[in-house]
Amino acid sequence: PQTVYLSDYTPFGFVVERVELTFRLAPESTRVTSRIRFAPNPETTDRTFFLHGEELRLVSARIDGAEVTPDVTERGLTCAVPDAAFTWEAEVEIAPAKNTALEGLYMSNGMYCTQCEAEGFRKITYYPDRPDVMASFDVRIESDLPVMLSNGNPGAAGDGFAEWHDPWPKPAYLFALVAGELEARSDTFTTRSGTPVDLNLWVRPGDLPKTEWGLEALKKSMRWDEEVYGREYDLDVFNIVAVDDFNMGAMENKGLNIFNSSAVLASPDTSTDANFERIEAIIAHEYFHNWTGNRITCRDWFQLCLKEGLTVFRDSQFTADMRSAPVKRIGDVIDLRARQFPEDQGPLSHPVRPDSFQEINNFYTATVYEKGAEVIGMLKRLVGDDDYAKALDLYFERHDGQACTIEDWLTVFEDATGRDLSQFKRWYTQSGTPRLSVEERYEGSDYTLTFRQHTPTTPGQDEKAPQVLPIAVGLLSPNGDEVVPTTLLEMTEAEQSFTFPNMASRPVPSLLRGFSAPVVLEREASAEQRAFLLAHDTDPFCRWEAGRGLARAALMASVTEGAAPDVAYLDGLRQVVADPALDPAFRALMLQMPTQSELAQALAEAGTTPDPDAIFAAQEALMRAMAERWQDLLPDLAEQARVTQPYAPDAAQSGKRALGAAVLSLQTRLDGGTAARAQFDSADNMTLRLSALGCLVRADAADDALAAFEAAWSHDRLVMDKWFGIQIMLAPPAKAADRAAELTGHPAFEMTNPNRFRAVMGALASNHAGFHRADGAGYDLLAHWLGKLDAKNPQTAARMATAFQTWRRYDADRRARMQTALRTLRDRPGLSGDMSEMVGRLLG
Ligand code: B3K
Ligand code: ZN
Repeated sequence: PQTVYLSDYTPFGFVVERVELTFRLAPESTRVTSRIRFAPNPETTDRTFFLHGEELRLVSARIDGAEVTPDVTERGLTCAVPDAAFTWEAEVEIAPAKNTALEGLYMSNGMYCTQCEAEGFRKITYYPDRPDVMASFDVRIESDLPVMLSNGNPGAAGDGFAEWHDPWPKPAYLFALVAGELEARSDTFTTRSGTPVDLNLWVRPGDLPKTEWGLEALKKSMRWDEEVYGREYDLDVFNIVAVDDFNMGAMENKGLNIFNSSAVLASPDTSTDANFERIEAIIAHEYFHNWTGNRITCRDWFQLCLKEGLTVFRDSQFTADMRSAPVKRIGDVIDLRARQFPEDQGPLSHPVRPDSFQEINNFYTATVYEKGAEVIGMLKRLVGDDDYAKALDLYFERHDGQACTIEDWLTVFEDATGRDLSQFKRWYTQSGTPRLSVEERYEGSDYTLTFRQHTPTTPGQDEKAPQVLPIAVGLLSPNGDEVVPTTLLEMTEAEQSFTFPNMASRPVPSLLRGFSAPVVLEREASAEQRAFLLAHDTDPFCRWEAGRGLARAALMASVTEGAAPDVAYLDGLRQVVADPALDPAFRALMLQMPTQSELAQALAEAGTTPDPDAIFAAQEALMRAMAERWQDLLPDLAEQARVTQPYAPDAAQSGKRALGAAVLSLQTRLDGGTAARAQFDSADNMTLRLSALGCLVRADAADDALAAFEAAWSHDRLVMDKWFGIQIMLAPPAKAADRAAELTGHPAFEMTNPNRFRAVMGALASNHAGFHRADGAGYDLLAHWLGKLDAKNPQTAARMATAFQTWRRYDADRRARMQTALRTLRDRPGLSGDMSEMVGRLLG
């Protein structure tokens, strides 16, 4: 595989003025004819005519009507072309039914669909498949299927054909085509300037009852983008299609979003509150891409964060507005620490804007997406809300219709605000998680905070320069009053002090409020200080963080010293959890333990080799102690968590059910599953049913319930994914790998369906102590199946190999077993480029 470098960027020698495509669909032999108008690109003198093309059979090619014979390789073709504008025509044959990689044109349950980002269009026809080549597309589809869709607005249609015209120039990665026996739920949205837009959510017959929520989410997103960012939709129709076989969550193709059915279909009976919230967020995310991604796209794939970081940031703002902002923020921090921190602190660490790659599919990462969004959050915090709005207006005005870079983005902010962002740019180019330590001094009436920042070296980056850190700080007086409200300190040096004068007494600092920068705060706060903040902090994030810190300390003490569960912590936490004035969703978050993987990381950093079994045992012991100590409280909490109204997946009800689930999990420690079984039997929605099932699995008392669940839901693929997943994810660690191995023999296990594969293997990887079973059974099983999947679907296989990214944390024996599993995988004949890059980086 070849490495591509950002520094090697050169523009393409030609511009594309127009693209006409005709598809004659057939499962084994689809014919694609293209007619493309090329003209010399005035921005360059290089006239090398190279078109990407992979897995295509070229039938014929013509330039200005005359037959030509291009030089064809596995990667594409070159051809001699005229000096002036010309028309290229080609006919190719492809076999969508044989496409198990789910990239390009493929089939899912008899339906044709496409996935072109990042480099899938080259599997459809010969084309300059790079995002800086933008063109308007006219598409004709021929087949006897009732529904045939492509990008843009509908054109002529008749017996056996349909035409589509997309007036907005777009890169090929936004191309989409769908054809099949589909049904739609439809609606209309009128933009604020009065233009009606037809909305359709297309599904397989039978799935229509699961479409209401998605369509509502779409309308909310369209309204929100008008109100908050001033962005209107720009076509007559907006189509969404649900597809069962899909590598990612969803794809923002212009006017024709394609969704993994798990990311759009929902009903109370089959989906959990978390599913509903996620679907709302993904619909919003893909819709928001219409402006941040489609109207303004990326010059090259190194700039991926330009659209992804910004769009994730926008969808978080949307969710914060639709639901609870503090709960959303805390959830995002949990997710960042669980997925992005391990990536940034391990062998896969890369900058938000990488500077080289072999396979771009391997860079759709938590760093590009979630850290990319954090960087935008910091920018907004630094310049303020008004200047952020000004900058975004300028961005849309200046760059509409263009393929841009991070430099363009930062220049917009510099021009709109007059700030120099050259140091801030390091957030895009420097990898690794900065570590921030702090010292306090109280002298006279001056209170001084001295911060030091330091970023450990990461692969390929030995030197790190100080980054701009927005540190939001509040100060509390010893009686719990807030004496200094949230203040933003702007740290630019490696070491920097900030003084607060006239402090009558020594305050207690509340640091990094709202998680104002994605750093590790290394702070030796005492248990008393944490307990104080847990009781008094006005910032919900810091309040939650204080509780989290206490839980982490208690668990680490139990692992390293065999300490008994910390009673003071349990009593402090009880005050918060029992407070009926607090949002149940927030209280549920307070009850969530630090993850076992997070503890493993914290132990490794503290110089203790993490023992997954000991971590599991410590967590269980703490939960049991909590349950026993709060026995009197649990019934009351369960009552507060009870929802009496008909099911609705809104923030208020979801929060109550989340609290109820945490309580049930504690209750199960006391009764072995009686209450959980009762809830499982009486549940009238999937959220209650699944949380009960999870408790039973964890108590190793789920056999009957699992059988009943399977019997009731075997007809529903998405529900069965939950069934496969939960019994592995929450299995007692000693049983997880065997359970996963057994389920790969279940008749409904289909390795080529990414959702099902993830339901089994992803669940195994997420059962920390189960995956890290001392005899290596978890490692071997995962590596074996990743090898098998790699032969069919390299993208999903390579992505799941990231389960091994923390291997260096563990003891010598486990390390050796993981290395062996990875080497065996690496040495498989015919390994894909995706997997070969991934395993190479993992082994370092
Ligand atoms: N842009 C797509 C991701 C495509 C991934 C290709 N490997 C989904 C999204 O971020 O909205
Ligand atoms: Zn996206």
